[in-house]
Amino acid sequence: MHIIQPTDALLVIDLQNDFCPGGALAIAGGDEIVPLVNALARAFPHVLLTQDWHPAGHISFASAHPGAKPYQTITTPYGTQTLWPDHCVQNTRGAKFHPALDIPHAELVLRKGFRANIDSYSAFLENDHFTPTGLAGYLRERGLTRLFLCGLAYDFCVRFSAVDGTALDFECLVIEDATRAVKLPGSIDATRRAFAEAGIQRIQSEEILGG
Ligand code: VGL
Ligand code: ZN
Repeated sequence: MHIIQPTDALLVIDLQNDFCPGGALAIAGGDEIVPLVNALARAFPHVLLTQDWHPAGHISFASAHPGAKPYQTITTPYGTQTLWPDHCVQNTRGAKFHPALDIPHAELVLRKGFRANIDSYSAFLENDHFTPTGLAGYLRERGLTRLFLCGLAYDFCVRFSAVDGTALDFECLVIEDATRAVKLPGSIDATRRAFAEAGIQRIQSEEILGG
């Protein structure tokens, strides 16, 4: 069991319509985790949400690159970038949180990916692995030291948020049954390797909520 402390926070990554069935970048079972995330949220003193929040024509959209197709990669000035269907465009229905997400006590909504020329998988650093989102400073000022991560997608935004958070000295644990993966070739294995290398614990929700 993990006993939740006053300095713990639940970080809910990108639980938005476009990542759920019927959405533009639908993740299988993405909507299934919503009741569990709601239950987890009630067990935490602090809950923070992230929201993927792209301008139209964002660099991560295949549609912004003539001849390119979703799920291929391109080289950008900041490194390799996977291209996606247009998703989570600012102020659209797809960018809204899943309607069944019920976390009235969420304390922060951290938007990311809002710059046209750079993507941000991680809640901490944009995809140049350098530009901060401000989350580390927020957590430090508020004395929140241990983060339990859940949400979408396991192999992208949850992965990079946990790895960057750990490198920035936050203890990060990933609640695996409260996530779902995009599942590109090799992406789940790469995520598990990255977690093992960083010493990130993969846990189950019952270790917080009880069996
Ligand atoms: C995500 C791909 C593109 C995620 C966001 O939330 O994991 N994946 N944008
Ligand atoms: Zn995105």
